Amino acid sequence: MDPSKPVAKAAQKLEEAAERLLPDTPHVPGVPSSTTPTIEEPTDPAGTTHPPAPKPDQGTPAPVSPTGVPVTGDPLDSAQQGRWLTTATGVRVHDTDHSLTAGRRGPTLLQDHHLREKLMHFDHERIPERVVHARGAAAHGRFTGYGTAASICHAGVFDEGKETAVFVRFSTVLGSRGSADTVRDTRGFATKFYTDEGVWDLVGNNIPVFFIQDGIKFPDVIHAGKPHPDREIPQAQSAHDTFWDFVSLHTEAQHHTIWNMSDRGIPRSYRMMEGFGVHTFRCTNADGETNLVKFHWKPKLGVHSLTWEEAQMLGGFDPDFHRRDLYDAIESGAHPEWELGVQVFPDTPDQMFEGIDLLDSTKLVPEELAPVQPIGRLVLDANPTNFFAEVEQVAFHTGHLVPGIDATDDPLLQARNFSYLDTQLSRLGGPNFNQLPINRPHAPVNDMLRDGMHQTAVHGGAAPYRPNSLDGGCPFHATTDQSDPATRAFVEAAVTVAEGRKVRDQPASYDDHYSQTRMFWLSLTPVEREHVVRAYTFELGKCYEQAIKERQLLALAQVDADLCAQVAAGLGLEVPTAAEPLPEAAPSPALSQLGATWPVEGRMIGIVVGAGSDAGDVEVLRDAVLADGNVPLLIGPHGGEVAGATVQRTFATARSVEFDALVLTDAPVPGPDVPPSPTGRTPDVDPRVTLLVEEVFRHAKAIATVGRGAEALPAAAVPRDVPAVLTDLEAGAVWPALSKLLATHRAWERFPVAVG
Ligand code: HDE
Repeated sequence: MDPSKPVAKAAQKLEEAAERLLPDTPHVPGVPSSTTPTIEEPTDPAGTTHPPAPKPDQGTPAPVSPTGVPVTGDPLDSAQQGRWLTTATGVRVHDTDHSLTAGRRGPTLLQDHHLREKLMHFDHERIPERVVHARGAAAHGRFTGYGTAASICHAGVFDEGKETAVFVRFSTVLGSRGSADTVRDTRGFATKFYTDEGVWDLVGNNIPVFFIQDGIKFPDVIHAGKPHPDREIPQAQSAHDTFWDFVSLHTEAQHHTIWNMSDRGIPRSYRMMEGFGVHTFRCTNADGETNLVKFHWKPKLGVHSLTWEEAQMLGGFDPDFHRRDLYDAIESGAHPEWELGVQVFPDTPDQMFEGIDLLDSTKLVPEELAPVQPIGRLVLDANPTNFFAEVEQVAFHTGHLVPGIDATDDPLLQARNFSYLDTQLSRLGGPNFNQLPINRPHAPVNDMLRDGMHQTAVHGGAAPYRPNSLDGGCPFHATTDQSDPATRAFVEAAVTVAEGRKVRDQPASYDDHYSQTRMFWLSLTPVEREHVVRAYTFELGKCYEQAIKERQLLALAQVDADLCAQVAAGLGLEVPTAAEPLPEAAPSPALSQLGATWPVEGRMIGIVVGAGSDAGDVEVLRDAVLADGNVPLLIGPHGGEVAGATVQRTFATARSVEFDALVLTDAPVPGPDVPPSPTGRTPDVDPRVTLLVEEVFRHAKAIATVGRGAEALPAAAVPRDVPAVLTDLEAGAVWPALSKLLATHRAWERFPVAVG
């Protein structure tokens, strides 16, 4: 193995971590602490270090002052210090287990400040969750520019080889903070670049278009998607009447909605999603020329999805699935990567490209018309150390722009620029949220903003105003001349604004709600279309009101007759005819997520072991998976050692949805903890293993067998001679064959497709 290859590095890092943290169960991510606990409660302060060492996969916000100056010292200096329990004011405490009472059975004394302080702080531990995108996960990383953006943008972050620290937060939109990760929804993809010229936030989604064209409709679409106001159900779902009521009436939402109904609405992993800035931005180059630009994140691992059944099962079996996947991948050294790319359009007065209105966020520009040109690479290489301080307190804002990148007149973007400050004020409790460690710029801050709740800077000087002479005139205006990145200011591109009367109206181009909805449908492969049909059928099937279902069918009739007919059949409703002729639309093959092969990293491979497994085979298998940067999880009849190795899952704790592929090295007989069968018949194979095999097969995932493993297939009615079921392999041949299959994610060819 070439040690310079990322996978080899990942494997090495994993081994190092394993040695340090998990001597008995190497290579399994998810270790809770950097210290290995003892069974007895530790009582000797001399034996502890505090603050505890971070785990190898963890990072913290860079040590910068509230005003952006790098500070020396360990980032852990801002963690709690010392071995002794103290009050918030640093006074050592000798007992935190008992309140101060008048006698052993008497009332608690008012004078007990430790009790009062402890409860007061606990009672205020929560802050309001985000009104949208409340559920999320995030990681630290770095962005490296390629230098290829120079002809369109002079922002230093894109310079060749320039490395910039970033923090990326992924999220669902509708659910509350504790909701499940795998619900059908759009995913947020928000990136904070700590550039030398201040913070740039690219606050995008995994879907390139949005439900609405004008930000004034945002409260409407979100109110429609959120749980019903009376019963507060359903949580984190669009499968309910208010959502479909809105999108079937406000048909500009139909394009975004079909993306949500496609496999994009249920990603396999945050690591396997595209990201889109959605809006068009305006970039300026060193010669002062402007271009219109759309930003795209392209994942190294390709775009992959769950099946709908997996997504639903995970909601119960592992609601933290995406969060865990991100953190485990980083912990195991499989660092997620994306390329940032741009579609570039001439900055013409009409701001149109090939007939597409670039200021309409319900439209995309097909990549076939404007290819995505790579301008840099993002790598996420460190997990947060403290979820609240980092993931919860990070505050993104579309108005955080740096020289070279500017907003356009997209009315959705304009409203976002106006809106995001409000949410930070109510969420983070005051105007100084940019001083929170995760939000601090890595550039000098001299903003003349003063005081306010939670001020952590200690400003000097007498004159926080301009002009002044008392502070020597400081701070000075920076120059509008853009030639020197060390002194230049952010200057809004001096474009002409269309003049006109004040109106509450929109351009005629915004009236086309269906041509790109149809383009999306036509761009999908048959299996992807089938998923779309099933998604609409499921979601509308969950609605109560027939009128709403019928109205949405009318909208689908404007997209495609076959789509509409299939959904209507599922709902048992009449197929309506389209009110207007169907729009002209050519497919954009780039919108399909199938058909290519992709690197395989950080995947979970389940290996069933039992008394009949060959220990040598198991070792060969496990090592091969691990060495290639993936995670083998052994599934045995009980905890502890089976087939010479430590198992990580038992038949009782394993469920298929956790695994990307399954290897059977035995056909284990039912364990003693299997409940008796209602038929009274004892099955040949443990029924939980049979269930694993059935589900993995049904979800079109690869299965391989070694040794006695093939004997487990008949119980699950899985045939041998079908694609991606590999039987009777030598142990050494399993991983090369499996990883080849995983490169296409799933074996859809195993299943006939009903939709044409
Ligand atoms: Fe947001 N959005 N949004 N949004 N949005 C928020 O800001 C809002 C929109 C997006 O991980 C909130 O800090 C309005 C489009 C992401 O912290 C809030 C409008 C797109 C995140 C808000 C939009 C997004 C947010 C909630 C219409 C895709 C999560 C917490 C004018 C391009 C960021 C917060 C994170 C978060 C308002 C439209 C993406 C309430 C008013 C379009 C990824 O301010």
